[in-house]
Amino acid sequence: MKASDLLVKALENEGVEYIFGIPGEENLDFLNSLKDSSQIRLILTRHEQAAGFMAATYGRLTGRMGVCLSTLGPGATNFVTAAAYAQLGGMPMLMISGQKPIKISKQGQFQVLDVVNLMKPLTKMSRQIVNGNHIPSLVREAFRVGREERPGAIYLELPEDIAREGTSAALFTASVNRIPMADSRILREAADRIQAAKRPLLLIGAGANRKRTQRELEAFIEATGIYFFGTQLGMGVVDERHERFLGTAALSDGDYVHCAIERSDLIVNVGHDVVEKPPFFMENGGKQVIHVNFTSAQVDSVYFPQVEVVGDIASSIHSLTGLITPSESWDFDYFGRVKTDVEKYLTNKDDDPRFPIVPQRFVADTRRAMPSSGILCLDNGIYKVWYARNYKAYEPNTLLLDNALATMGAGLPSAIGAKIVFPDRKVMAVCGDGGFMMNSQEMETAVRLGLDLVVLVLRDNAYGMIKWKQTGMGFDNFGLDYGNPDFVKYAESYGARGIRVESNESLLPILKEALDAKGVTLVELPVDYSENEKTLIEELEQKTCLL
Ligand SMILES: Cc1ncc(C[n+]2csc(CCOP(=O)(O)OP(=O)(O)O)c2C)c(N)n1
Ligand SMILES: [Mg+2]
Repeated sequence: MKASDLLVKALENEGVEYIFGIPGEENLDFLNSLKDSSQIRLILTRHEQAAGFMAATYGRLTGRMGVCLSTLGPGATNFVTAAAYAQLGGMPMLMISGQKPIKISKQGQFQVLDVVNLMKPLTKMSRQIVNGNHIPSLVREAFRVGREERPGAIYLELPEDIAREGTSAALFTASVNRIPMADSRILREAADRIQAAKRPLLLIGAGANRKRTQRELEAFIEATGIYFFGTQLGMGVVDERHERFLGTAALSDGDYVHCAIERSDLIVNVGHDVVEKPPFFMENGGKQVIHVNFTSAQVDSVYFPQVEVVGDIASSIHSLTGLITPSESWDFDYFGRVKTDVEKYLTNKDDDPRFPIVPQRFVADTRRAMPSSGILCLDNGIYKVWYARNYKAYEPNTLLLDNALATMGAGLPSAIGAKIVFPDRKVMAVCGDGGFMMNSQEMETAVRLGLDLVVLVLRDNAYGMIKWKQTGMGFDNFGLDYGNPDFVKYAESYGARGIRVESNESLLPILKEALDAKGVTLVELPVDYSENEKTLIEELEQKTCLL
């Protein structure tokens, strides 16, 4: 068998359904092998970075490896940001690139880069396939390492001449295994500390976003009545309409939810790690933190937990629920009052009538328009803070945002990836005018694939997030304004629909109609970002926590 055929067989053997990417001449053997696969579908994109974002999102949503393909040199370097996105975000993803022949080549160093080394700091494993007989073990390793907690990016390079070689190597099947459980003594220690605390709080972070963990966390909250808050990557793991939900720590400090965090003497941190923007800062001599995760805690000046419960998170939570009985020493009265306060302040501008529309209103209207299972895929800009703060996710993975690399440009590609994984669910990309333009060429991919997708573009004609920071630091407005294409015509030029929102009250009906429509609909929304300063800076600076 040809090595490229074996690589396709090995990927099929791992259950691969899609490969996102752009082939180059160095992948033509592989592409030809792929042609004959009845299992794997090639999703051709218009930029490798977007293919990487799609593959990473596939991995994020399914827990299986998302796979993407590029040529050597420039194609492979275009994967760099996507590799970082998957690696920091804990998303299982495999990148495969071509390379010039490694035995004899008459092309000198044309397009040749040491991509294997380039990818090393951005991946969990980066290897060149130097012999077709290594394909079965390398592919099995790639999938094992990529999916193992904490998941991340893998890079494999298949040189042209190796792809063409013959091989007779046999494939491996995955072993049967389970993630080890935490030690019973450390569980007891954690339970005792939670029991002895006065105001314990539960924090739900990225690592908690696993199917079994969701059920166990719900049971833990029901059994103990402990209040909870989330990080951005933990949103929706437990339905945020829950009466014990205090909010998402969209900022690290100074928001209403931080009144509760400050008053708490112990935080049970499930699945958060330092890759995310901190949901709060630990201080020496301050509150205790119990780290519950698959892996031990990376110590940082803002994070140094006193107790670590390392092992399968769902099993750990299950055990803790069994070990804890609601304690006499617990006092949740304050959290109850903070909850009332948070609800009041976070919803008071849900019906704000201004036009252009303020963030509180467009976040509320998107929530009203989206069904429970609908998936919002955010790009990166100031609106991410508003969505994280004000949007309540009812189900896991229904608000996909990137609070790890926090890259611009992933909104539309991740929405395409999400729609491919869940064709029957409503999917909406929410992008700033800056982030959207970083990968807007994927409108063509979405139209070509016949996806039903809504793309909400928030137009402030600026890199709004940086403007907000600039204002916050007391600097003059400089260097962040730009012009935009006519987004309606731009959408139409791709064969998509374009709608411009022209009044406050028309946003909700437009979103609802777009979500029910066939094909790709771009909704251009002019936004009024004065609230960034007014609420996120001035109001929060003036706020005082309840006594
Ligand atoms: C690839 C990349 N480049 C730059 C940044 C820094 N950055 C973060 S948000 C932002 C502005 C985003 O502008 P836009 O997409 O229009 O969203 P807005 O904040 O205006 O709503 C920039 C430049 C980044 N996070 N990622
Ligand atoms: Mg903008």
